[in-house]
Amino acid sequence: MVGRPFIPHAIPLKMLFVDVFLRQLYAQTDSTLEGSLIYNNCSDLRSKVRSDGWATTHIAVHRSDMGAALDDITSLFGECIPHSTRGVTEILSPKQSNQCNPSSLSGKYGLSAFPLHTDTAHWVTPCRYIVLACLEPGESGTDTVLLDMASAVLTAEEIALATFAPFVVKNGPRSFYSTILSSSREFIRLDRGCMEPTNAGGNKALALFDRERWNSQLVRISWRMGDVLILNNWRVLHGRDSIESTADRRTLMRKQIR
Ligand SMILES: O=C(O)CCC(=O)C(=O)O
Repeated sequence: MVGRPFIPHAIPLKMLFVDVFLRQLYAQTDSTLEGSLIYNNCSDLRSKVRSDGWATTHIAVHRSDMGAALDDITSLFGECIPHSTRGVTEILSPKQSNQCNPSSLSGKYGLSAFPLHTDTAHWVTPCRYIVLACLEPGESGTDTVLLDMASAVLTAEEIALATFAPFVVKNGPRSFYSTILSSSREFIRLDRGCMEPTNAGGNKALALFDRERWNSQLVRISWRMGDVLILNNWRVLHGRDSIESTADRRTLMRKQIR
């Protein structure tokens, strides 16, 4: 990703001038960013996410200010929805599957690669956008991968399979039946953690989205401290490479937006 390097402890004087310049520039060009912390190309983010389904930027602030800077970016896209137990900003770090909720992807895959999925697929309407930010890239150099479904070609038979194969979407007493695609909604619902096929068609429908099939179309996000990824969760599937051990310090912040 292109961007200025993260400044771990202090902003040197030269950077401070650049940052003051950028602050003034953003205050002039986009009133929603007035008084906000410093990051580059934010005024383009909304149009880039609209056209491509995802966008990246870089925040050059001290680690302790990342949360506030991320709030500014999040507010460009909508209302932040708190995670049921972890609040408005979740911290994602490597965990073994037995440390996690069994119907989450971490509960199912632990440190292994995460398959392509939508976040909050267990909600009746999954969140529209996700913002991920890197606090620490970790030692394994684990990438996030993206597949934009707006440019992924499925045959008519495959679309029918993904539209009609039924799943139970597990969410405790609020569990419900659903499908991966539907002509009556804009979003794709895909999560092997919470979606259980009710017949053999469901397994075939899941296989349509196996990562191996889409390898040549995947976008890879290689993280550096301060990198931020915004994606349209209704349109772009995401996954993750494997992580070597729980000692890996890879740490991402995540926000989900209505
Ligand atoms: O850790 C990552 O790179 C992505 C995280 C992810 O896929 C998720 O938590 O849903």
